[in-house]
Amino acid sequence: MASVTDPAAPAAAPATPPSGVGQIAADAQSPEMTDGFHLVIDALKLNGIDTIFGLPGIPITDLTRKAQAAGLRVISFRHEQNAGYAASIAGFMTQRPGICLTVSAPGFLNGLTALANATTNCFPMILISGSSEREVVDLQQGDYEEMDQLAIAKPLCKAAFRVLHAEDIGVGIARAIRAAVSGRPGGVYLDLPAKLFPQAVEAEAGRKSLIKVVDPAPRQIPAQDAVQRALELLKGAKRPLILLGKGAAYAQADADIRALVERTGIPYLPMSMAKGLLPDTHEQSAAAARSYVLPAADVVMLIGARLNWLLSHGKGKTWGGKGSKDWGGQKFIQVDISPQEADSNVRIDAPVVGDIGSCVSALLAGIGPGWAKPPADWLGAIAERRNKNVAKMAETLARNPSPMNFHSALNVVRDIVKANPDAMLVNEGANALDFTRSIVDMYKPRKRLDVGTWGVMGIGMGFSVAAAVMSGQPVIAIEGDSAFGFSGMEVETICRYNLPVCVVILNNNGVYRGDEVNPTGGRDPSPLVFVKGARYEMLMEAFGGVGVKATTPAELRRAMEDAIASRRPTLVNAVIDEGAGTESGRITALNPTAKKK
Ligand code: OXT
Ligand code: ADP
Ligand code: MG
Repeated sequence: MASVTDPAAPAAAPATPPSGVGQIAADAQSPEMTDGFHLVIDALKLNGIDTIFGLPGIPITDLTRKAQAAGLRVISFRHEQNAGYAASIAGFMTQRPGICLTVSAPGFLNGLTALANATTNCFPMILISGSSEREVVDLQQGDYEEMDQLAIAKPLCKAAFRVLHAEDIGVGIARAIRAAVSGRPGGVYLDLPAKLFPQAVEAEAGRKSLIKVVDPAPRQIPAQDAVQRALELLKGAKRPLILLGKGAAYAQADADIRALVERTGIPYLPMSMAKGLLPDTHEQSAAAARSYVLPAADVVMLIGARLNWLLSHGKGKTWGGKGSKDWGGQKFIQVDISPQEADSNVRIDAPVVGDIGSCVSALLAGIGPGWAKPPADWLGAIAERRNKNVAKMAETLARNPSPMNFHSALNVVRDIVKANPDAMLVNEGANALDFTRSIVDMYKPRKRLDVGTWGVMGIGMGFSVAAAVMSGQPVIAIEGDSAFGFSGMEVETICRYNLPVCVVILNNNGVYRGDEVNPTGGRDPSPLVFVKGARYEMLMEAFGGVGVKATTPAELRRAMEDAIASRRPTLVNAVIDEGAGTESGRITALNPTAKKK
């Protein structure tokens, strides 16, 4: 291996030939050479990665440039956090690790929140950050953007690697890919020091050092006895329930999951990002009877869903327990790829460990044709509850108050999504999130992308960019005005790449609502409110997109229909009643408030 002593002027790394990246022109005497830049790109391409989300700067500027020259799609953001969220949701949508590329220290830290969020949500993602000179960093001698990034990333991701030599790039990227997508998916950090990129390697040796990962997410077949145990439990149930989580959506086993639900006749409840796995209008959906089915069910089969806070840890009053920590008496079957997940909160009577595709097909095989449907009184009670809630909702949606509120605005969004079931829906906020989740039906799998396990604000524009880029479909982003602010500058990115994204801000002038005042009567506003009457739509116009202010459902409908038809970047500032929201939305109970007034 030839190595270059002065990375600033790599004699063996002349300009890239117009046709080929991954190869550096050789003169008559010397062998054909390549370098770290090209090996990173070649390794990603070899593994089917075609898109990078990132933000250029020292030391990865040339990497972004050369990646684009090599035919990779490089989507350049205004802030690394948004690039990171984009990468993570691309991973969720495609089962391939989404790549986020950042500069060192501050850029790396900006991307790190998204990496941690990806790990928490089980999204496969690789954060690749350039880093400063190892020797200087390790001696803490004050390098440009000095930081021990590997050590900082480690506790926040599934795996973290550093590559010091160009001939190890192939292994580094292969390990990162495998770690991100195998088993429970998650975030991986890959540290690439500045010195690595210009290191020269003989092209042939470089090529040979690359690894095309074979079977990166191997199937994990569940044990037959585990499947039998689960089926026995399910067979004996009088009030069975299936709970579908975003792991089930990720698994892309859509037809088998639907077959399992339909052949057993068991009512199901989709977690937020599992909505649409079966159409929300499916007669077995118990979504509109949630607070009835959770405590009433006797056997619950979790498929790709954890019994975390979103499911009240499987116990307490939500599940019919007497006290806030008491078990409600349910038996649980848990289908999950992680062997450690079972018993995290309550006893799991029948863990089925394996990938959801293999597990569900094994369950289907065990069910056979003659499976008895659940008792009619259980199905009848759910239907009654559901119909009542749906009717109540229909009544609320039919109202047309002035000013517009969450319901009258979301009634429009509900129609637009129904008419465009292939559109991607991104959603964040508190009330803006909760109302959208229950009002807007989803019809197809993996179309709803939201704040996930952490309830994190800031995913909006990053998710929207990735959703548009990866799917080619129109994107509708339903945003609280606070939520939008976390990533709002990316409307420039949306315009720059001319993406078919329609952002709708449900603008109530604040966090949760906009009518709070400073109790002292002082000049500063309440910490929870924003500039009243803010003209968010002008942000989109500033970059050449379409901005619309909508104060009625009719205006909102027209703006959204135009946006979908034209595929032009659009931002609709949907002005709603500033007193319409509830503090913390549906999770008020988690919000401690001072006893002393
Ligand atoms: O059964 P019942 O009767 O209970 O009724 C239920 C269903 O049966 C029924 N339903 C239906 N009825 C009729 N028809 C249909 N189709 C139907 N479907 C359902 O409706 C109800 C509700 O159903 P649901 O939603 O399924 O049930 P429930 O009980 O709510 O489910 C429980 C949960 C926990 C699963 C669910 O609530 C959930 O998924 N919640 C997620 C909550 C969440 O993650 N929230 C976001 C975080 S809030 C807070 O943290 C915010 N911050 C702080 C902050 C954050 N997060 N991040 C960062 C980086 N920094 C700071 C901030 C700053 S939110 C926020 C901004 C807020 O302001 P915005 O301006 O952005 O937003 P606005 O609030 O709009 O102003
Ligand atoms: P939700 O928030 O929708 O309830 P969670 O993120 O809590 O979903 O749970 C997702 C679960 O799915 C995780 O426990 C994860 O291990 C699991 N999972 C992810 N992908 C797969 C897969 N392909 N096969 C099996 N389980 C999976
Ligand atoms: Mg708001």
